[in-house]
Amino acid sequence: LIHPYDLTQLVDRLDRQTDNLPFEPYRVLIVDDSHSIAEHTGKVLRQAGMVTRVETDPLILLQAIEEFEPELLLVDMYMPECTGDEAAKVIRQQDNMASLPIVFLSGETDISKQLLARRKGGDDFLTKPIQPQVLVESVTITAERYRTLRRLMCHDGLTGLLTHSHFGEQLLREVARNQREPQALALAMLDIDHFKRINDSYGHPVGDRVIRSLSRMLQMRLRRFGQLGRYGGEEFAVLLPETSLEVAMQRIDALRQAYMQLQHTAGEVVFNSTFSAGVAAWKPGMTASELSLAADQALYRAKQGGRNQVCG
Ligand code: GH3
Ligand code: MG
Ligand code: MG
Ligand code: MG
Repeated sequence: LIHPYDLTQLVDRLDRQTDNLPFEPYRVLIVDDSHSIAEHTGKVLRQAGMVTRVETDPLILLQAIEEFEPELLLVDMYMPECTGDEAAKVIRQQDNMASLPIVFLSGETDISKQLLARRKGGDDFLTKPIQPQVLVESVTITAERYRTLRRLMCHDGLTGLLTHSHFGEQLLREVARNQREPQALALAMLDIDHFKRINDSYGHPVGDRVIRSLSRMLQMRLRRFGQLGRYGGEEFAVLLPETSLEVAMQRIDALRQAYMQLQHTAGEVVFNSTFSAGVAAWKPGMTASELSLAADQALYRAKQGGRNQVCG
């Protein structure tokens, strides 16, 4: 029996092992038609450790967001090309930007105009001139909340891996990057063998534990090489940038061999579990869906070939 105190330590240790990424500075995109004002704001935020990008043309905002991936937008209310609330409205219409925080920074002191801007999509309204500490603190509060929300939205509750839809977004992004500058990129699909039997024999909670054991192992072994998703119930996906088909297959096969050694318990019963996997490599011109189809077909071959194997 594990003493409760030891258990806490164990959980802490596991959390550190999987969450030992350094704190990432907040990414703020500043939009202001006045370059000098935007630069000054950027300087204040950079001094507080944030990463900033300045845009003076609101018309290329969507593209800048796609490229820079900000966690917060600091927008001037009055620009000649389009007003801040118009920009907010356009941003809110994009699926993947619907929750991106938009903070207005403006000399506008008319409360009704401020409220209108917030109704059109703004999360906060800061008035110029603003004290540097107030600016930094306000941006931090809003960005922090967004990061927490996003973490909850993008991660699966049982395993902590990326959800199907967020993994799909990452896949699209990586493939788009490859279209611009081709490099090796591999995608693996994993599926636990005869998982239904585990559920049927030992019950759903034991099945859940088996799913978690594989996700833990994936995190320990493969997280540093790429992105991990829970694709479906007992299905996982691994996206490996800068990795050839051969290396990807070696890594997944090493995982397969370690996983099949793992002993699971259900009451008095001790049992083992295996998975099958399919790996595909991106080739020039391939779309994200073609790549996942190729990995899926390889997985199908692994199942047909007798399971507990990796096919490429
Ligand atoms: P195969 O070797 O061909 O993959 O067979 P399988 O039994 O693993 O595949 P199948 O797709 O028939 O069964 C998957 C089962 O996983 C069906 C579903 O009830 C179960 N399942 C899906 N999500 C969860 C979950 O979150 N927890 C548990 N315990 N079971 C789940
Ligand atoms: Mg202006
Ligand atoms: Mg399945
Ligand atoms: Mg299965």
